[in-house]
Amino acid sequence: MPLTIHHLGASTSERLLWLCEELCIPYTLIPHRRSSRTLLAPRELRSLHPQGTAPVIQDGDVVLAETAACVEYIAQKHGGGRLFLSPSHARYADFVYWFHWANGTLMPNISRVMVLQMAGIRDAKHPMVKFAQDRLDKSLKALDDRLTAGNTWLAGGEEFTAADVMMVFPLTTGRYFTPFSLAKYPNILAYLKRVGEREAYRRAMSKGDPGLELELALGAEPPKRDLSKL
Ligand SMILES: N[C@@H](CCC(=O)N[C@@H](CS)C(=O)NCC(=O)O)C(=O)O
Repeated sequence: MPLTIHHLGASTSERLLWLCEELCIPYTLIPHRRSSRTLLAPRELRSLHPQGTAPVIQDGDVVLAETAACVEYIAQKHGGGRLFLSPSHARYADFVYWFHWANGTLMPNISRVMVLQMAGIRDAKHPMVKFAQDRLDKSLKALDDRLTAGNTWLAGGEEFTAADVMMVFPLTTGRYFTPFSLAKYPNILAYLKRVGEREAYRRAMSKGDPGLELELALGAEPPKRDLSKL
């Protein structure tokens, strides 16, 4: 039985589809729609794993949640370790750092802004708003600095890795939920253009959410789409 990926519409689980498309790993895709009222995961998805969030993968007896864990599991178990750099690789430390930075630093910094917006706390002078915005700006600046001309991909140089697969969702589809501009970050924009040119990325995006007809959100400004239509 092939690997099964439970994908929630417009969510982080798109990263697993992209990974499998990059590695040509066969998978069964089970799509789940968000609740139109809360945008949360439906009961069928929540019941699969105690974490109750997307993604969830099933592989034989294994049921796994948490994006980075799933990415590592799939690449190591089904992809022969491709897109992961080994400890002997000259860029190993950079790879590990950026692989974890996506969910360990960027996502929390975006989520803090999202929670404040959802709570209606938007006054730019509010100390929490200032703190949250400052942390997000610092993250985006750090990422932009990393993606200078010498670094086509995040681990450094020309080598596309799982760190790239982890990084893109918060900068693209994630902006349906937390809209922010990337206009000040030319290196991130050039990076997203390169991502959009990857056939595997385009294939994954068209397989993931065909009914939603989402624009890919690879440009400077966030998508304007009404979240309730997701
Ligand atoms: N750190 C977790 C976060 C998972 C997560 O929050 N997923 C969101 C989609 S981006 C979700 O399932 N939202 C619906 C819900 O919380 O019910 C991961 O990367 O897997």
